[in-house]
Amino acid sequence: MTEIRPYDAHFMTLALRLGRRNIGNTGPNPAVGCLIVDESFTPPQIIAVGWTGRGGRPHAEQVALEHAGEKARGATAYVTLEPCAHYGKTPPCAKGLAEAGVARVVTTCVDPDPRVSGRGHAMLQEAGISVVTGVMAAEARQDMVGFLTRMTLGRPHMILKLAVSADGKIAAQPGVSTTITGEAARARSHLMRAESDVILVGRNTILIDNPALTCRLPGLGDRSPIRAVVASEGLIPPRSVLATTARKTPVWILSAREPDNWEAETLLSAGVEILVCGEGKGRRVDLGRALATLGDRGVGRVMVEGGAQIAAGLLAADLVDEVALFTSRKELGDEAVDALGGTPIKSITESARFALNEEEWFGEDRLTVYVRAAATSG
Ligand code: AOF
Ligand code: ZN
Repeated sequence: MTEIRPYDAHFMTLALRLGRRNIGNTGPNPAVGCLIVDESFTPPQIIAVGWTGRGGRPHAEQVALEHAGEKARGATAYVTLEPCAHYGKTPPCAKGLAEAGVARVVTTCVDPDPRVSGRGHAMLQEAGISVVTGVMAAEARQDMVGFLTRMTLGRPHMILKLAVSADGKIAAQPGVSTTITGEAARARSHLMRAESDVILVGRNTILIDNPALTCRLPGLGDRSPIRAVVASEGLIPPRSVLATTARKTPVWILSAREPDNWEAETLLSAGVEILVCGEGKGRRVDLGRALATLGDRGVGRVMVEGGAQIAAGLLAADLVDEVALFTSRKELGDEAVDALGGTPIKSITESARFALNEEEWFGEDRLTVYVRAAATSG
């Protein structure tokens, strides 16, 4: 490995920004960014940029190298993950970088994919390229946390989004959908949807709210995640918004057991997929197995958006990695429904399991983001 140069962190920050553009859009692959820089200029100049394409291909390096053409010869590539070393649909990026004549490659961290896992860096070095790694590694790990968690734990990174009143409630009455936060907070949570591979809800949320669960930000309609429903008992109504739009934006039902009713046929013919995940406690869906099923399907980032039962279930099983808590100034009173079904919000905000990571205001609404206190465990 060779030495870090003073501007390496700067260019890696830009490469990370490029990679971030497609978070939630590259599953099963990580959203990588790549910058090709000519260091013979003072200051060094950017020649070409690239980021991982929709569905995970083309890889970021491929795009940047194509734009750079001959100019890549003797240049430096900043890549937000170790370049791949395997023959997939296309040859390895490490080989592509070497063939393009790149002289130096700067990366953040090793790609834990067993097909890569150090081989990318080795391939570059064998080709006589000087390799620097570890630049902006913490930031990269945060951006690619979905992919990294799936590779190391076999399940997605789980983000629980909660919108609660000042007194910790999610609805005025059981079975009633209540608007809690304002427009700006809503827009922020739609952006979170765009950055997720899957949005996960419990079946009750479908029965009560009949939501679309799509990203409705202008210009980002095609960034809607796959919609997954945990269904322990029965399925979802064939006339629900989800079922009737399943051909446009996929719907997966995570079921405890093989469904045996006529609704299953109707749903399947509407394009809904039913994934049998097995039973856990009280004949409910085994959440651990459900998440492993999502992991097997290449899902890296999951946003959980309701309701109380699924939130409490995931917390109890220690399957929540991050909590995005929107709190409004509104109070709903003692009769209203608790956000976590009897478990107080304090079990997140004042727990040693979670650390406050971010705070942001959206008008009257406050967003606080809590992350798992110990790195990626659980
Ligand atoms: C890169 N650059 O932009 C991305 C990489 O199925 P394949 O052939 O597309 O390979 C997928 C693997 O490639 C994925 O698991 C991860 O290890 C790596 N992703 N690598 O060099 C990229 N997205
Ligand atoms: Zn690659």
